[in-house]
Formats: sequence, C-alpha cells, structure tokens
Amino acid sequence: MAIELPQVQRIDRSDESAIIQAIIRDGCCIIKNFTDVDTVNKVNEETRPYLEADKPWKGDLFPPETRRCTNLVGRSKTVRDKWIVDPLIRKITSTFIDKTTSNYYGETKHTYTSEAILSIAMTFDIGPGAKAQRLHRDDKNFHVDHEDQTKTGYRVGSDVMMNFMVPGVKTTFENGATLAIPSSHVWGSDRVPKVEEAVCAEMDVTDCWVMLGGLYHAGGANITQDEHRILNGFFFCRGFYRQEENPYLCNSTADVLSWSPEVQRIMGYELSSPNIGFVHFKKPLQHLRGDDMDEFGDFDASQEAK
Ligand SMILES: O=C(O)CCC(=O)C(=O)O
Ligand SMILES: [Fe+2]
Repeated sequence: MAIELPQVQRIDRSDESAIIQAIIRDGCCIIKNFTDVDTVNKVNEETRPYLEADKPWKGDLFPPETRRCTNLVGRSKTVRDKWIVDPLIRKITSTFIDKTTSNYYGETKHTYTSEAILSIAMTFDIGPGAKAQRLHRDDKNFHVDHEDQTKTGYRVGSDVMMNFMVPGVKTTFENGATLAIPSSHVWGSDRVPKVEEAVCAEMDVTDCWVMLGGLYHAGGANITQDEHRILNGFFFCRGFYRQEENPYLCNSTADVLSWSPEVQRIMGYELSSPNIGFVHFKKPLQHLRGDDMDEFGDFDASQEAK
C-alpha cells in the first residue's frame, strides 16, 4: 500500500493567516503570486554575472555543478528594494522569529523586542548533472536543540531562523526543485530524515517558498541536460544572534591583521562551526588578507560524506 505523503500547501499571498497556519502545521508552504515576472527577470539579470563568475565547490555542502551569488542584497538592487522588505515577509518573520521578553530594571518592568535580521541572502543555480544535497536543517548553524513537538504541536517561537526562496525559473523535479519533509519542523533532534519522506516543492515563477529553520529539506538533483535551476534565498535569524559590540566596523584591516590568532578568534574573525561568519565563502581573515582562492570547500571537515 502506498504511503500518502503530506503535500506542500500553496496559498495566495493575500491570505496571510492561512500562510501562517500552514507554517505552524507543516513548517513550510508555497506563497502564490509573491512577486511578478518583470521583477524576477530583473533579479536574474543582476545575478547572472556573479553566477557565471562563481567557481565549482569542492566538498559536500554543494555539488560542483552549483553556482552561487553571495551578498545578494548588496549586489541586487531589486532584491534589496522589493523582496527583503516585502511587508508579507516582515509579517511572517515578526510572527516566527522576533523575540520579546520582559524583565525588571530596578523595580520597573521593561519589555523589549528584538526584530529578525537577514542572516544570509544568496542565489543558488543548480546546473545539469548535479546530485541532490543531503537533507538538512538550516538552523544547524545556530545549534538548536530540537525538542520532539509531534505530540504537543508546534510552539511558535521555537525556531530561531527561517527562510524564503524565490525561483528565477520554473522549478521541477527534473531540474532540482527543493525537496522537503513537511512537518519535520516538530521532530526531535534524534529523528533521522529519510529521502522517501521528502516531497518536491515545484514552483512557478512568481511563487515563493517559505520554511522554518528546523524543517528538513535539500536542493534536488538536476537530471536535465541543459536547464539551470535558479533560486534566490533569504534567510532571517533572531536579531540578537550577533556580537553586542561590533568590532568589524571599528577596527581597521591592518589592526585586525596585527592581532594574535587567538585574539582574532575571540573577536569573531574565525568562523563559528559549521558555517557562520563567512565572506563570499572565504574565512574573514582570508578576505582581509585579500587571498586569491582557486577553490571553495566546506568549512567544517566533519560535514564530509563518510
Ligand atoms: O537549492 C536549494 O533548493 C536549497 C539550498 C539549501 O537548502 C542550502 O544550501 O542550505
Ligand atoms: Fe538548506
């Protein structure tokens, strides 16, 4: 008997409450009519030179056929002015990622809200012949201990990041549409994700995929001869997941390079395992030294496939 897998819900952008309910239930959904074709075409034009200039990855994070456009917000005016500030995105990130707490300052109670910030924005172009990524949770970078919420139901506020992905082309099973396991956001940390549990989140141009950081997913395999699967991803995290004092804006490159390696590490100029703090996929010190990189690979060797 075939097992029926939960399918990804597709909901028009005008129905905000249904979108929020779908994210609570499934950890994901596809937003219909998120954007328009002209805007997608503009973003494709803005990212193309960077995708063409990118080099193959050596490691397990991406297949070598994938190309990326890093610093998408800095490089695409359209992404900057239209997508990351879209009121619907803000509504969703404020629901799931903003954090409000109260405490006493002397005898007066104060309430503070830390608003979500963009953690990373990048275009992923999966080329013909690429293998699928392994299923993963994007919040691995933030070391979340996932409790099993399968019986209690999802507690809003238990994710620390979430992401939105807008396709540059129609995505299909064949060209590598994202694979995902709906409802896996409520799984405990010990549960193993199985490829057979994943469904394919095929999207039309103008759709947007949204998912919580705890949802298991992966970029699919591209089994076509000549199609490129282009997806623009925006990943938001809690606003306080950064240093309280910002050393990057108050120390010169020469000063930082003169510090001892231990001071550089303590001040945040090394990566936090596995992937936090890179600059165009270089380590911060490689970037500051202006190192020319022939190839890019996984930062954390423990991620290599056994
Ligand atoms: O390319 C995709 O569909 C997803 C990419 C992804 O999940 C990642 O790189 O973390
Ligand atoms: Fe991912």
